Amino acid sequence: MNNILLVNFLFAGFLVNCNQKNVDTARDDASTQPNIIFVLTDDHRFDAMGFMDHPFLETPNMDRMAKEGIHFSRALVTTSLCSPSRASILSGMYAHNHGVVNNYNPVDTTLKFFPEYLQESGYNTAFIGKWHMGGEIDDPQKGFDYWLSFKGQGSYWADGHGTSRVVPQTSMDGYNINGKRVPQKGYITDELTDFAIQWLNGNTDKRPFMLYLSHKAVHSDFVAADRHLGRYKSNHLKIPETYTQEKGKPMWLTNQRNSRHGSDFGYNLPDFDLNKYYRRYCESLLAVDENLGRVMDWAEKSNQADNTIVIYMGDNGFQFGEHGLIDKRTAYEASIKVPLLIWKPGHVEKSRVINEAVANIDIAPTILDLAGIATAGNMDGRSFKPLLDGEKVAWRKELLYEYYWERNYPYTPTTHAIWMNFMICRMTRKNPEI
Ligand SMILES: [Ca+2]
Repeated sequence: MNNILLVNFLFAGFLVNCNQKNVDTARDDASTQPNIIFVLTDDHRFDAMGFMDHPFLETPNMDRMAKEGIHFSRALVTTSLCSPSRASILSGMYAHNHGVVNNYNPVDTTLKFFPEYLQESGYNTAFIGKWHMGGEIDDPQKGFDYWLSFKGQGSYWADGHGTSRVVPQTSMDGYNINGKRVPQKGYITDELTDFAIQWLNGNTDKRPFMLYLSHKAVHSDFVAADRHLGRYKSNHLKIPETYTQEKGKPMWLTNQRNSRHGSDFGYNLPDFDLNKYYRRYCESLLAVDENLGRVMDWAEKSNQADNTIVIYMGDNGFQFGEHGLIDKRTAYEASIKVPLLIWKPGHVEKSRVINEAVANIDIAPTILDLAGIATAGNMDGRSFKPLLDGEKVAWRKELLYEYYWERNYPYTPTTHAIWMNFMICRMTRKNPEI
């Protein structure tokens, strides 16, 4: 048996085990559907992980997921903006279909997200963390048995310390836990994970569970946990090759670098320092990784380890100087490419990498497929479970990218682009040939 066949066999075993009855758990008479822990990070770009040959960032737990699990090298988002991408993850739909086209649009109440399908099929579902759809709403949403969220962007700390600018939709109103207001006490990445583990430990339900842990980190304005402040004070951002931009670009594109989302005048701050900003990003990611480790540790030690899958993903990327830009929204690689890792305790996958282009719109159909539930007909995405199973299936060669102009951030125009394997054809209102 060659190595490829061996690896495929191992993962096939992974999924077979997911469907086996777990005899020593509280749910031994329950469904054979797997437990799913989905951890979503905010604005985590694809290469900000140690195993991606990062020059200094330490992410031992993400590295472990990649080493023992599956890493998608080409995971993309169809809109590089918080709310639209989150709605795509939950609905399996493009933004033009789910309608959450910016960070303020409310969610159409007729939309059905994948947790609701899971709940209907017998899952115990929990949402913990950043919802951020419909502006300032943090009310419990349908499809979840347990709910913990905060308004808008929340805050890294209850008193907002550590920030260098005012972030729109910041909230220091604490948490909404099943409809009851509870004050924030600690650093948000730690605290959300505390709540998640508390929920996992207290879960005696016989139903399979799906936990959706949705971090605020590492959304700008980045604030690291106190224990990580200054860890990378001697390290430097490697300036990207496209930093100075290519000649011959239209003036509006060149002028973006002097805008709020440009590397020369970031967030309109007179003292904006791209290097320091990147260090803060990396230091803030340290707590994300540590807390991911706590979740993995729980999964490994729990008596449900054989039947639990952990998925880690970012909701969109982030530019640090690429094309003279910071932040996101564009169809450039740093903006649309995200981490996607899948790991199952006790099932070592020997660093398997899947290179097919998968996207945020594929998460809902894939999770439903893992749970043995048919994909809803209105979903644009496709289950990548066959890729996990090692099946040779024809996969997509193109993907639509869309971003809708925001009145409060006018420097990035409405953008539609087609991702085609290794190239991106970008079409804007002014420059269809770019
Ligand atoms: Ca985001």
